[in-house]
Amino acid sequence: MRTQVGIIGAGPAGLLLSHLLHRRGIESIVIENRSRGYIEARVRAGVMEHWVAELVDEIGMGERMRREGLVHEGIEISFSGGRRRIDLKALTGGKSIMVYGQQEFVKDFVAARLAAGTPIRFEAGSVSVHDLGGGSPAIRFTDSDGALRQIECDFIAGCDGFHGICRPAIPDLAIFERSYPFAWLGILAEAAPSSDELIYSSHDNGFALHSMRSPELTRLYLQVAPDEDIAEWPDDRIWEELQTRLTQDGGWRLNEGKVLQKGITPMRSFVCETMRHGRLFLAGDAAHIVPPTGAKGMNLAAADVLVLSRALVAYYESGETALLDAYPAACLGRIWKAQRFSWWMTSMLHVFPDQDEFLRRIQRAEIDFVTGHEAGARALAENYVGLPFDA
Ligand code: RFL
Ligand code: PHB
Repeated sequence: MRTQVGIIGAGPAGLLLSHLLHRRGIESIVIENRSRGYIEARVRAGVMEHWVAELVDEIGMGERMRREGLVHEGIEISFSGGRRRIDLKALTGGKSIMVYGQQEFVKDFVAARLAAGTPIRFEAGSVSVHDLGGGSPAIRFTDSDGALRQIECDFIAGCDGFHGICRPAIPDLAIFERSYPFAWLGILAEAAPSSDELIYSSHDNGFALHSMRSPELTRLYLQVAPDEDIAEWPDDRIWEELQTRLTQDGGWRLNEGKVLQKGITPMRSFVCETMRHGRLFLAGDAAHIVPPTGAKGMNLAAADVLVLSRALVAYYESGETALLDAYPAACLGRIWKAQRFSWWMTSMLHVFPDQDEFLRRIQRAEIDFVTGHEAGARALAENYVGLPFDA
């Protein structure tokens, strides 16, 4: 088999890249180690930055997102027994966020890629990359029928997430990382959202977040210990703790319902500045991870592949390699700003295990400043809806 761009991973990064290339007449094959059913059911991110939702519209993929997604013009922050709203729209000159489940985005893009004839090889086994330094790199894998396959490509896009095989195939990586002394326990519940907007709550018991997927589905998160055993969290305990942490002002109660899905996610910050090795380019979670508090992961993946697609288009149109050479530098400014924002939101809103009362009071003062003064609120709002994008 031969293609122009071999894409490893059918997450948001790989699928969006394949779509952007297809629109400019560039062929790709997507190799995914999980089944279609698995990736379409994997509950993860929910917040799209303003420009990402606009991009999805511009490339003809916004139909279901505009129908079923929820446009939010503000978020709320709950602390010290009260709640304050950050008016994203007023503070950013009219921008908003789109709440649309990552798995819905994945479903839409898988359907569009397959309809356009792009092969997606699901359930690929033992995926490996070869000859990255030469003119024709290759991807090898075993197909779902067990046969060994090789795809020769002009370029390989490593969109295979944090635990993929592309990043480890690069020698001498420049890596920067932090881990946090807590994790998030997330649930998806068959319950109407209890508020129209997202609520980020800083409570003495720990952080909690109220988000949603639809008028019938709530997505909720609790800060827990990094090594927490999910078996210690029966549904009753989860609801009780969510009620405590989210209903600080006593004015309302969280709607409860059947828990459809639950899981624990570790929190880390990670940047691999080596985003290119020969003809292999890393994009999305394969190159960087943010703690989810800033809702930036999927958006950074979209930003990387937009930059990469433009560089590949320039190469195929004119043989020009300058944009390919500039790819890491063109992405890293945005990546580090999203890292800073995600680290800052995480540090401001979570309770650290060894934290003393001094630090707790500093956190409260910071939330008070951010939610009570326009300069503070605007800095949060501009980062949250997505900094201006100049690829
Ligand atoms: P993905 O989505 O991990 O996709 C990688 C794909 O590669 C496949 N794969 C392989 N395929 C072939 N061969 C191999 N050896 C392979 N190894 C892996 C995987 O099966 C998968 O299909 O990475 P991508 O495309 O870079 O997208 C990144 C986003 O998924 C991620 O950043 C977000 O989910 C992070 N995130 C959030 N981001 C946001 O922008 N807004 C949010 O509100 C938000 N909330 C979240 C989140 C992540 C969370 N978890 C569970 C990590 C909330 C949570 C709880
Ligand atoms: C979500 O809806 O899953 C979500 C929202 C905001 C975040 C993280 C996750 O910061």
